[in-house]
Amino acid sequence: MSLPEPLDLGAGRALMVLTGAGVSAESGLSTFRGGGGLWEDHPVEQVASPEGFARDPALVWRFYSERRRGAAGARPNAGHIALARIEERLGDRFLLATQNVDGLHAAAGSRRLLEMHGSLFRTRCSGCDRPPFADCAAYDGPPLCDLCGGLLRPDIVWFGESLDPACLDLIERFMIRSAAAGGFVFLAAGTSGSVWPAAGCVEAAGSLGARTVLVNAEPPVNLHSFDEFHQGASGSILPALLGTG
Ligand code: BJW
Ligand code: ZN
Repeated sequence: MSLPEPLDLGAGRALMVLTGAGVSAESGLSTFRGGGGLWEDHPVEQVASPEGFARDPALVWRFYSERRRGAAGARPNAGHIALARIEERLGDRFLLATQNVDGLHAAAGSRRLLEMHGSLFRTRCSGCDRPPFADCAAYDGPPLCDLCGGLLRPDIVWFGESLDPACLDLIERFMIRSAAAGGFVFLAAGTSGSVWPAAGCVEAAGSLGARTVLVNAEPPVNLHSFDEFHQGASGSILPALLGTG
């Protein structure tokens, strides 16, 4: 496989990155769709929706406890590390939005990081407004809130739930500001482009004049929205594309 030339990030150009489950595949974590995807053992509606949690909270907690154990034992791969290194060079000209909840970007050192779909390692209460809290525990049955007695749940954005509007706002403002300054590159990696609103970011970036670049193992459903596609493993391609390898 021939590796790409580094992206042109000179002349004050910024970099907006969107990642998905594929960037953690080389760390040994399953992706969601396709062969070996998580949905095969656990249908999505049973484990990643408010309705599924209301129907069987113990099943949902068993599923997330298993995910916590898997992610806690995983290490960042070369793709995560390349993104952390390019952030060191670009500083405030860099933003990383991830759909992943596994914590591996933070573990690699990424700081200008938005976890759009929440975190596996936080829990919140479904019954009261106490703030989400750090929690790495595995549960067999659903834990209860010390404050109100309500059911605790993973701090994850499930289907049909809204993402934090502040997070979407930060992405939009970063892209508008970058477009008005030196312009920007939008880079997506390891995502099927099938889940919204993340899937819409590339169109928004393109309409602001960004060069849109994709790194993915397979062509995704929104391939037509990208100017450039590098097919293959993000752990090999990102270090080359970002010039950090
Ligand atoms: C590699 C690789 C390697 C593998 N290297 N690549 C507009 C239109 C239609 C529907 C909607 C819409 N707006 C909202 C919706 C509804 C819904 C939605 O998008 N549905 C679609 C499925 C149709 N969205 C929502 O409900 C969102 N909420 C919302 O918008 O609220 C307002 C609203 C609600 C309802 C209607 C309208 C508005 C919330 C979405 C929350 C998503 N949550 C999940 C589960 C979290 C739980 C958990 O983690 O356990 O997040 S779904 C799941 O998919 C997870 C992921 O973050 C997300 C994205 O998956 P991702 O990352 O793309 O992974 P994969 O597996 O799909 O793809 C991996 C890719 O990597 C593949 O392409 C491989 O080829 C590649 N790959 N190895 C490079 N080594
Ligand atoms: Zn509570």
